[in-house]
Amino acid sequence: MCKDYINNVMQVIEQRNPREYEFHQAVKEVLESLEPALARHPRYQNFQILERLTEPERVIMFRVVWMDDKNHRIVNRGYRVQFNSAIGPYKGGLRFHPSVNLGILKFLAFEQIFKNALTTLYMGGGKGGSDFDPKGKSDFEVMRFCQSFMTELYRHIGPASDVPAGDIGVGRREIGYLFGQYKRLTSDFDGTLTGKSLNWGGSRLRPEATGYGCVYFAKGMLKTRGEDFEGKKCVISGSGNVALFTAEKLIELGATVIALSDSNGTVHDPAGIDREKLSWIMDLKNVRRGRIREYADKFPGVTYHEGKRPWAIPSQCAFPSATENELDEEDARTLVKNGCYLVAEGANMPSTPDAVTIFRKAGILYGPGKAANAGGVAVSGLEMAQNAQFIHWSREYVDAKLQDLMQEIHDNSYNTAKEYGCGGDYVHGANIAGFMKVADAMIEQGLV
Ligand code: NDP
Ligand code: 2IT
Repeated sequence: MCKDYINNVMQVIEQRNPREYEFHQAVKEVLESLEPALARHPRYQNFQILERLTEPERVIMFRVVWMDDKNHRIVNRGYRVQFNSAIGPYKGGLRFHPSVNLGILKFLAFEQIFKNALTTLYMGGGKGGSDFDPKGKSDFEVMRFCQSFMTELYRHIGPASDVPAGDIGVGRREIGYLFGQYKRLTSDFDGTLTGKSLNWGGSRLRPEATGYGCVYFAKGMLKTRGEDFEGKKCVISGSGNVALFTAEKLIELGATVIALSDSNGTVHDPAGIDREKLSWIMDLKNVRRGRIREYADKFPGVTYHEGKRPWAIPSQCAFPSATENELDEEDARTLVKNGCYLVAEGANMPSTPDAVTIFRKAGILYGPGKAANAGGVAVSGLEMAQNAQFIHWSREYVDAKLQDLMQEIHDNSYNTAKEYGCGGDYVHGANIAGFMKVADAMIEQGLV
């Protein structure tokens, strides 16, 4: 019965949203894992929650025109997907990357609904962005693009309606330019964006939150086996915001981080990346905006592997922290064969469905992104709370809150999986727990 319901809904989604492959993938993974909950609670089918939950409340698409440094007129496309507001204002990042399209943003906004529900805070699901590529652009070009983007977006967002933040290609610099233009257009200095700089409304630890949170989640998974990070070899993909703060926390907890990457290749440092080397990388990426291969030129004993991802390097723990579908079935087999028994996803949907099947069959600890990387949006929620009160909290206070929230997300996912007969499967646990909270709110709020 439930299987038929899920299959029928899935079929309609594929027909109504042609070529939105990442969106299909994300929805399929969630719907299939909900089967035990749908079987136990017929109200979700009676109220047609799956049909309602998979249709965004609103999608905004707009032209973004701007002038580059050579006075060429450039046309990009801007988006905001306002997917679900049952449990709070739409909340989710903005992604600037040439691969951005509607299907990718719908997958991200859909995932965000459940992730935000898991944080225990009042946040609905949204995502936005543009096919603009900040790479190789001057600061002035990025500023002009952000100003043009916000000149349309500002009318659709606000501290109680929709609160964007960063994602791939959108960091502190971009949030600054976006906030400046928002303020100029509205005259409001408010908490409409998160990820702001500290001295104008940002929260302590927001930059670190996704990476630190992912490590805290992984620590919770290891604890179920009576283990910790001391001496564990870890590989991380990406070298952006999430990857570098994941590395920082892992080093602090005694792990040995031996690999990082970017879209061109992977660096392998068998001796381990220590604090000094990591701070050199942070400067390389954030200030000089360089490439990860430069790390191999700078430090002896490090090798660079052009066009390669880090998954073939033997490790015990892997942290995919770059982008979607960056870890496929063969990568998963290689990881498991080489002794990896913990995968915690800093990125959104980095493992393909076939890769996840391999992890499940191998019985390793696998933390899906919507649970493991929820620390970023959780601290965004804390930034909203601080902004609403015009106060700011100390680093120690925010860190304690983040650790508690990640442990709560871990325990909720773990216990829900057990309750629904899927013990040890964090995918089922996270999806069911997030889903029930949102679905119940939708039922209580009526047909809107
Ligand atoms: P950044 O832009 O800071 O860094 C992205 C990193 O991933 C870069 O090293 C980039 O390499 C690499 N990358 C991006 N696209 C690709 C690609 N198509 N193929 C290979 N490598 C790629 O982004 P974040 O660190 O913020 O985001 C990384 C992931 O984490 C994303 O999946 C994002 O959705 C997710 N996430 C981010 C959160 C946040 O708070 N920022 C919160 C939760 C999840 P290059 O420089 O070569 O492009
Ligand atoms: O994917 C994500 O959770 C983010 N990019 C962070 C969103 C946010 O609103 O902080």
